[in-house]
Amino acid sequence: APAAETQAIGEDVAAIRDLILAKLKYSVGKSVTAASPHDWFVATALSVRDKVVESWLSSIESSKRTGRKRVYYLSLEFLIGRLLIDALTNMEMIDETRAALAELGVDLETLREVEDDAALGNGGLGRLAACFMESMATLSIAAYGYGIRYDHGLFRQRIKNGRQLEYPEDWLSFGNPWEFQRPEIVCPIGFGGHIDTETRPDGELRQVWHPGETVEALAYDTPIPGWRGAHINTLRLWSARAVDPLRLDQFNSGDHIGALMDRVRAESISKVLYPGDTTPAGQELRLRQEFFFASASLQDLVRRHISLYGDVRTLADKAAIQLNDTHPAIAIAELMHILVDLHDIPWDEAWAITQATFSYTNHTLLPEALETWPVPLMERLLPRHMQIIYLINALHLAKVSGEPDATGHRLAALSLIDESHGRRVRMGHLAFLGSHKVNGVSQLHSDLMKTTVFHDLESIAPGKITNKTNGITFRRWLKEANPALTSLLMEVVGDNLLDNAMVLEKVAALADDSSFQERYAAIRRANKMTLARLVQQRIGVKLNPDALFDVHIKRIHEYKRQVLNILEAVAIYEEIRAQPFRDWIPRVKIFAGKAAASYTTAKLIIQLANDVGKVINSDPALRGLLKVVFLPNYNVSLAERIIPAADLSEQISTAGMEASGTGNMKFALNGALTIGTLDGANVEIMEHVGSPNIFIFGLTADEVEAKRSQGINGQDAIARSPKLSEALESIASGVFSPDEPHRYRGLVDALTYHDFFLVTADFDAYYNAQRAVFRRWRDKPAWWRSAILNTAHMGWFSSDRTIAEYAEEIWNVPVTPPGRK
Ligand code: 26V
Repeated sequence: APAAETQAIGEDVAAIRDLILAKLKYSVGKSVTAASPHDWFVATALSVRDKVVESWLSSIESSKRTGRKRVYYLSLEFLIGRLLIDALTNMEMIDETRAALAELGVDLETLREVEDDAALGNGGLGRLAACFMESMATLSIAAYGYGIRYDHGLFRQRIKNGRQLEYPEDWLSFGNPWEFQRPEIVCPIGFGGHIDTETRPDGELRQVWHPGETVEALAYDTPIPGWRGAHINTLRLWSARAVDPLRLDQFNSGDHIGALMDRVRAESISKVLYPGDTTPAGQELRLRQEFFFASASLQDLVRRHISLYGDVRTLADKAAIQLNDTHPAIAIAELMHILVDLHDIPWDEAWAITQATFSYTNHTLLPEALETWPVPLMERLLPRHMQIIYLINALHLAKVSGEPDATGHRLAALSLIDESHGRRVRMGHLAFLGSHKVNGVSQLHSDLMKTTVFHDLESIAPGKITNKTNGITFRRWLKEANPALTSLLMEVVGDNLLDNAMVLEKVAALADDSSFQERYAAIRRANKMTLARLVQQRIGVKLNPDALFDVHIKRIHEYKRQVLNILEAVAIYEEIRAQPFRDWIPRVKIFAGKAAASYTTAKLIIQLANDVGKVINSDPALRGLLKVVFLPNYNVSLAERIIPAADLSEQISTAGMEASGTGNMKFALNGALTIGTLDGANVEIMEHVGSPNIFIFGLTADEVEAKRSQGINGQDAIARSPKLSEALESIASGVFSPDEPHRYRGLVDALTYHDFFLVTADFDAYYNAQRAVFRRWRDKPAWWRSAILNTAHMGWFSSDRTIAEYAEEIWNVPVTPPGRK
């Protein structure tokens, strides 16, 4: 670097060092000699936070001044992970801060590791919300994320004797340096009670809701910097408080516990994230969470709109509200309540405003995951909102009942109320009707929406369903997770890689360049060494960094088919034992993921992976040729370590069942080859990276449907495949569970007689695809060519692209791409 530039950096480093020291002393209250790594983490976080706040206040000011339309992203989950490296990266302070800390004898990597993950999400849906927040800031969209500040995020997972145990997560126990409490921003949230009809001065009737119970929503704001720090948005999370936290009279009369009852009841709303991610809990507390945050967020944004523009009727011009799945869909009824009951807007006008303001993203078609609420529960908890839903439904059905094809069957399918098993409100229908656009998260998923759950609704609103294929933020999933690869790529494409991911295409020209391949491979090898160290530390298993790292990390679900992967491991295990001296490819199967505490089968699958690993890893006959490891407590931070070290990415869901997947994108970007079905975004990944560079196998979504309609008995497939029958037989007979030989009898029986996820039907195709992977691995130049082409062609999967599409086609807001200063 030129001398002047070096000097400027030197001054920056000194200034950062002094700021960190000042934060340590005056904000943390510790001396250099007494400071723990966590104290240094807080001091460093506070120092970068100062820069963030500087830019944050100007962003807020500029949005006000320009009167720009705002985007509100309503999500019950934000799976953020750690923020220190993210904030330093986006504020372009990382090198200077690392150097400043080094001068103080402190290692930035150590500080990185002491930060607790913000694990306010279950999986894909929550992580997508976090990537979107970052991309909206990067594109200078004036956006707010709204959610719940859970005291306890997703449970911590421990594995004991191969079994998952759940422990409470406690991310706030050491404080949270990124958030600002806003004690002045409090919204009352009502529940229950009754409704009075009053006559307005103009003679019209008005419904007045008198809640029987009120809690308060308290705001906590976290600034979200975009790439290069030019624009900073706000993530506003609500915490629940009792209106009257202590009944002093009751306390004084000796009832010390009773005096705190209201407080416990109110605060339970934001106490803990629901850990199921497909089967709706259907519990009252969950509905209370949904209404709590939807109502607080709407009150807050309507108040902001009125204070800026004076008239609630212009809301749709100045606000776009995106519903992240149906979890916040009650917001549609809440906006109608606000407009009609509180602002005296006529119903039809209010409905037009509502539809023009809202849009809805669907994230799953699994029937058991589609939210419905029992009508009696709704009537008790939200009586006015239930009335509003009835009225929306009546007007909607009146409109369609005039049509010639309006059979009873069709009206039942279109109704907001499902009458088939007790009366229940269909939240997907409510979200669909109350929105101007509805989207799926991959092309295949969006197409399937039109033929399955939203088939009838789509026919009365053709064109409402659109596709917005998911994306990921390259700042976190490339630069922060894999800085060495990012530097190499920037040498080729220039240092605007994170401004415009499409420049990655330039890397394709080097796919066959042997010296580039070597450098690319060396980076992978170093990442694998780092992961091997971590695995050794955490579970005491030693990995060979030259083995093929075959990775399957995601929530544990039958449809994601971890069992298919385990079966292949067992099959190969038996083959190696039978012919130990063939030229086997050394391979490590890496699993990680959490199972919902109540999902018995998923927990059994975790145990199976652990049991199989235990036997295989300690069998000397294998000479280390195969290892199977299960890494406990999968979270965002662990993903950041595993993905850059992966050679093979397992994306093997039953076709038609994975809405998109986003892990698949993170792996391919970092140069892992994918073995996968034609499901979710895998289809589009194949189209971008080219079919020679991805290992696609198995039934297509159409074939799955056809096959299932013929029956899901696995016996034929098992009979046709000796490898499969042997693998199943050894699992069923207790080879991997000698202490309890019948442990997996039920699992194997289910695959044999009732194989809903078509594991047996796809086994041979999967097994053969794995052999094709082996052949490619033996041809190292061909392997690295494919890996490099994956990286080169993944630019389109940047969440910047996804967000630009939402901005243009759904929100109608302008975007400003980042640029070098
Ligand atoms: C449902 C429930 C039910 C009540 C308890 C809490 C809870 C939490 C989440 C869910 C729905 C989860 C749906 C989901 O995560 N879908 C995933 O969304 C990703 C982002 O679009 C997508 O990549 C994955 O394929 C899809 O499974």
